[in-house]
Amino acid sequence: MLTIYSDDHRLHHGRCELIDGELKPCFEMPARADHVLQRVKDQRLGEVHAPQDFGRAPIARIHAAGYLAFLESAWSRWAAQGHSNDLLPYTWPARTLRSVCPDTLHGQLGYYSFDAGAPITAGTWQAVYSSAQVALSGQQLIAGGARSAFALCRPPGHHAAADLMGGYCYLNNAAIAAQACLDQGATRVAILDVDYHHGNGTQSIFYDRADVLFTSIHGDPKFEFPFFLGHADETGAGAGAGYNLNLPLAAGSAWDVWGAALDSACQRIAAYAPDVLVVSLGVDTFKEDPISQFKLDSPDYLRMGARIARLGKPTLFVMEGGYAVAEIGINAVNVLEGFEGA
Ligand code: OKP
Ligand code: ZN
Repeated sequence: MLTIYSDDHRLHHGRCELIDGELKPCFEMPARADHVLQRVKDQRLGEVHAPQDFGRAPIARIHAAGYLAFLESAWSRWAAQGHSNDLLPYTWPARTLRSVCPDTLHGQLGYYSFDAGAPITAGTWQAVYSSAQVALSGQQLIAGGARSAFALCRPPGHHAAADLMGGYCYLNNAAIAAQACLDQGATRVAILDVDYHHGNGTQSIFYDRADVLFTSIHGDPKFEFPFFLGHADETGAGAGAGYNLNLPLAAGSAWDVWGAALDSACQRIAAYAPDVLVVSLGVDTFKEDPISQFKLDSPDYLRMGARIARLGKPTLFVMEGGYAVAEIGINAVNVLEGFEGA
């Protein structure tokens, strides 16, 4: 399996996030991608290629123009005000307030985000732009007939909505790749989101559409981030009714429960008969993950890959979360090796 990777991810390195009332170093750090890349090489998974540049157009198929203009210019506006620290939002258009886009930087930061977990730094735009190109380059391999490809994206993307950043995510890499498949002739694309957290951004982007089936296995939003989306009764709307499947699980879930949920998701995907499968590959389901509460063990990721392979679809793996940095490479590449060995 070919891997697509860009060093540009390093340009995004947020300093701090708010955890339990304290500012702590960001869990979403450059070392994550380094460990995954190293494991790809150690296991000789296949060649590692730099991304091609497909420009802004495929990104603009998913994200709002105002949001993209904001993301691209936020740092220079902040720097022009004399700042050099990370840019973080602190107020949002919640219930009782109006979603009218303000003129100033801090107002717009709140307008274009849903949490304070996505800092903007000097290199954020270049990093997230390249991360999207990594996903698009993986998609290009699939469009060219490859059975599978691994887009080693960083920053991740599945929490990003059409005009919202949050949860370490800015551009929705998986959604951008799925839309590119459709724009190049695919009729139906299935997304399987195995990250521990619900992919609220991806769900919202495709919620009223039947040409993308979104399926997700995640910590129940009754207790887990992102809290405000991901319940089982969210099944799609309008033309998309029936094309959204959420499988929220209890804290402490291990492979017995998780694997059964994967089976359910795979059955739904098989019935949908997609032309392409996009896997939002988070490995924060691992038992040692510092911010998560599932109990998967490293060999379980081999089983995960093997089950996904049994769908028999051209499959693009897009890297999402995973914060047990020492094991992230083993677990992510286990999915890919399990897929190839099946
Ligand atoms: C991104 B991805 C814990 C704060 C958690 C957000 C987690 C984002 C996960 N106190 N912050 O889905 O792996
Ligand atoms: Zn996650």
